[in-house]
Amino acid sequence: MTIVADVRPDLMPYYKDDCDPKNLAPLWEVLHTFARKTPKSDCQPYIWHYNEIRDTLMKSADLITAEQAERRVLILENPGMRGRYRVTTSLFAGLQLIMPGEIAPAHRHTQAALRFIVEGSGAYTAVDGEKTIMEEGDFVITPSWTWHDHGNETDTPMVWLDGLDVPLVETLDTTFAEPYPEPTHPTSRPAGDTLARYGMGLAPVDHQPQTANSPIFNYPYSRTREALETMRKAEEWDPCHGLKLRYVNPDNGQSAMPTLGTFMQLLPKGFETATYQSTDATVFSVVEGSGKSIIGDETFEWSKRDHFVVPCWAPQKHIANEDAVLFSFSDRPVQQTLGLWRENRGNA
Ligand code: 1HN
Repeated sequence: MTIVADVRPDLMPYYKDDCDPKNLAPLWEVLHTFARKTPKSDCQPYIWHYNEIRDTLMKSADLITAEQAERRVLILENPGMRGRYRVTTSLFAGLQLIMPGEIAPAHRHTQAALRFIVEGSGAYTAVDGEKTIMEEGDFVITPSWTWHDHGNETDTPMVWLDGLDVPLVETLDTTFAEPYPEPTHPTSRPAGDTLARYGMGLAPVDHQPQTANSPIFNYPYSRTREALETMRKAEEWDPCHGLKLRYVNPDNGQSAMPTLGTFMQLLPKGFETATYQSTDATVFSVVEGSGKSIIGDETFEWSKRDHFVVPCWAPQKHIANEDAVLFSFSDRPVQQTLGLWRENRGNA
């Protein structure tokens, strides 16, 4: 859309002086910023190489305890949105460190969180009365307004990726949070209970879904990896995605949480995807292997534990040097629910 010229440019300054104190603004001067042919975003493509940031993350443990910090997290700040505590326009991402013996105290908030385990094994997170011991590659959910605390009873540090809908909730002015009066909240179910009940293609006979969130809260990597390995035998590769699965809420087939879509994909050695675009800016965590991604006109080499971000509608192409497994998350379910999500397969 072209900028509409003012019919009387000589009068416009006086007219705006009239508008301004009345908290009025002429739309015709800004309409072109709303009526775009394609999306415009401050979000930039970027990669955080784990071997370049791990030391910095570990040093945080000398500065503050998990208890003092409440959550000892280094925010992955998009370079196009520094100081805005976000990795994409709508999403927060950070790397959380929990050292041996530490507890990140119990609280709850309206923002939904995902954990994706990057390094270490054996620490726990407790959500809504159930503890789960976490292993690398596990995907753990903390739905909106559920009590949660984390603890590390092992003798090694543990690092995970936190993905939250913080900026989205902020845009909607619906942020609420509450500390729990004790460091941990009470456990009311044995470990593994929800996975046994809901994660085996079965459900308790009278189960009635209570919320839009998945009743499973840890999707273990061992099972996800096995699914990919079994499926690869069929040799049905999607040109844009290789082999790509989405995590589902077994109650309704939708995403595990209503605001956060999560995915795991396998790109076999030598695979080169077709160019792809989608409106959901996406954060990737490299679980296995190495390769490179061409995002817009930049190339990013990646290997295990690196994190990179693909902005909304940026043409993306991924190439695997060896068998590679990529976890990713985005706000896709929000966009789909609102009828806004679009993709472009292969002709960017
Ligand atoms: C939070 O509560 C956690 O519970 C992690 O581990 C990251 C980022 C922003 C706001 C709340 C957690 C967070 C967070």
